[in-house]
Amino acid sequence: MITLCGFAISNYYNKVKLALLEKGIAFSEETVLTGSTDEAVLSVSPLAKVPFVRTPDGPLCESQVIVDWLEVAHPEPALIPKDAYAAAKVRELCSFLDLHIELVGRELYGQAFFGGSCSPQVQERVRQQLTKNVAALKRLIKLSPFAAGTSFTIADCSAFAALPTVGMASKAVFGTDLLADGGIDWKPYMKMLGERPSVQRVVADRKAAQEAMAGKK
Ligand SMILES: N[C@@H](CCC(=O)N[C@@H](CS)C(=O)NCC(=O)O)C(=O)O
Repeated sequence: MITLCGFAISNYYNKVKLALLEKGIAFSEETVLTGSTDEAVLSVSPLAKVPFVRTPDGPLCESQVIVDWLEVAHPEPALIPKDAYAAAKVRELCSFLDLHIELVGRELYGQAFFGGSCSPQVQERVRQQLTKNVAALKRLIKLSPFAAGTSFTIADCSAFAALPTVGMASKAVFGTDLLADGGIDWKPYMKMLGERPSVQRVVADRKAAQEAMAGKK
């Protein structure tokens, strides 16, 4: 049995959870927060980032590595095309979303979601970088209706993790959604994804975790 470690508010945790659910793989969840100094965590995830997984073969960290491993270990239902080039195009989109959208937009999350603040210099750098990278993403992403084309792939797991958080964070910090401004119409796409039971489960678990964090429960 696979154990997914992390927490339900983490977008990278939810990227992996979505892939597990789409594949119908049995898994359990273990809450691990970021910043752990516990040797048991560091020996698996040396930067103490989440998610990581414990598998019957051993542990793994880095969400993309985990989803790629899942695809090889549990090939059906396929979330990556069998054709080598088509598979590479899906992974190209995953890299773009993770590295050039999410990782850049992430610098805004403290101010947008957690009551922190970003210096004007950081804001300006992120705004310029995101504007450039969103225009580049627009050339790659299909949203027709899925991120990489006509079927659900791991690129949708990455898009699910990156698009809403970066769209909302830019709106919160800059007063404008840089994704929408760049022609990435992520809201109807997320609505369409929200018809899938896998996405409904991830969203419900995240909401419960957010409410618990806010002390409402
Ligand atoms: N490249 C990593 C990124 C994971 C990541 O940044 N996770 C966040 C939580 S959403 C985290 O652990 N942040 C704490 C930190 O960076 O120290 C992956 O794809 O798994």
